[in-house]
Amino acid sequence: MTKLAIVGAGAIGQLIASQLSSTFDVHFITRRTNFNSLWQVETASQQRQQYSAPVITAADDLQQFELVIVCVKAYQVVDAVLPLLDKLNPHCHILLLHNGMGPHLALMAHIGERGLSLGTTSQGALLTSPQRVTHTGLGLTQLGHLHGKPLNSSLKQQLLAAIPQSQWHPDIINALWQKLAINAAINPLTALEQCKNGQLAASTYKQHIDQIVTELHQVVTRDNIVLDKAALLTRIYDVIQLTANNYSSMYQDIAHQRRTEIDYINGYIVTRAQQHHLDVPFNFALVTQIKKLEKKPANRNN
Ligand code: KPL
Repeated sequence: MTKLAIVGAGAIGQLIASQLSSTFDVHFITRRTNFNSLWQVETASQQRQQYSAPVITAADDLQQFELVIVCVKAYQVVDAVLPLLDKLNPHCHILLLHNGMGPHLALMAHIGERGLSLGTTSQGALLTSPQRVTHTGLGLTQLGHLHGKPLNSSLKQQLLAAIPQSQWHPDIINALWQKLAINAAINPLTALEQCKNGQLAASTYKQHIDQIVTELHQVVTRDNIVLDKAALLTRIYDVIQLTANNYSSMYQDIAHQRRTEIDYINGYIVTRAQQHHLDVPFNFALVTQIKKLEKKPANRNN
C-alpha cells in the first residue's frame, strides 16, 4: 500500500483519512496533543465507523511518504509545511486542501521542483469531539496540478476513486477562485449579520453580494483568469439556497472566538488587487470589520 501522510487531524483531516484508509497506508502528522491514533466517523444517518492510523510528528522518519495531504486551516499551512520540506522524500508530492487561497504563493518560494497540487472540498465535516467527526454532507471535491512534477497517474486515480464525488480539474486555480467567490460572498456577511446562509437570499443583501463579486471579477480578470460574473452569482445563490439552514464556517469561528479565514478569502481578493493597483473597497471593508469582530469577546448564543 502506498504510504500517505495527512497533516492536520481536524474535521476535514479525519474525514479524508477515513475515506483513504482502505486504499492507502495513512499516517497523521499533527501537533494536536489531544489526538491519538483512533477516531470515529459518524454519517448523517448516524452510522458510526472506527478508524485507526499511526500519529507521527515532524521529528519522525518522513522519507517513507509518497504523498502528503495538508488539511490544516489556511493560516496554518505555511508553518505546518515548511518544517517538513527538508525531511520529506524529494519525490513526495504535496496536496493542499483548505478553504481560501494564498498559502500556495508563499510555499512555492520554498518548494523547488517538488510537485504541488491544490484542492477544495465542499464535503461537510464537523468535529464533535477531538476524535469524532460527523460527515454532515456530501459535496464536490476538486483537485488539480499547480507546480513541479505532476502527481503520478496511478496515485491520482486511487485518490479520485477513494474520495466520493471527486474530480481532477485541469485548471485548479480557476476552480479555487469559483469556490472563493462563494465563501467571499456568504461567510463575512453571515458573520456580520449573525444569520444563517439562507437569509442572504433577501433583497437587502443583493447589492452587497453584487459588489463583492464585481470586485473579485475585476481582480481575476487582471490575473488572466476567465470567470463569468453572472455564472458566479448564480452559483452563489444556488449555494445560499442549498445551505440555507447552515451557519457558515466564519459565523461559527466568530461565535466561538476562533481566528477566521478572512485573510485567505476576502483578504486574498485585497492582496491580489493591491498587486494590480486596483481598489476593492467593499472587500477591504469586510476584512476590517471581521478583524474587529475577531478581537471582541463573544456575546453570541452559538
Ligand atoms: O463553505 C462554506 C462555509 O461555511 O465555509 C459555505 C459554502 C458558505 C457553506 O456554509
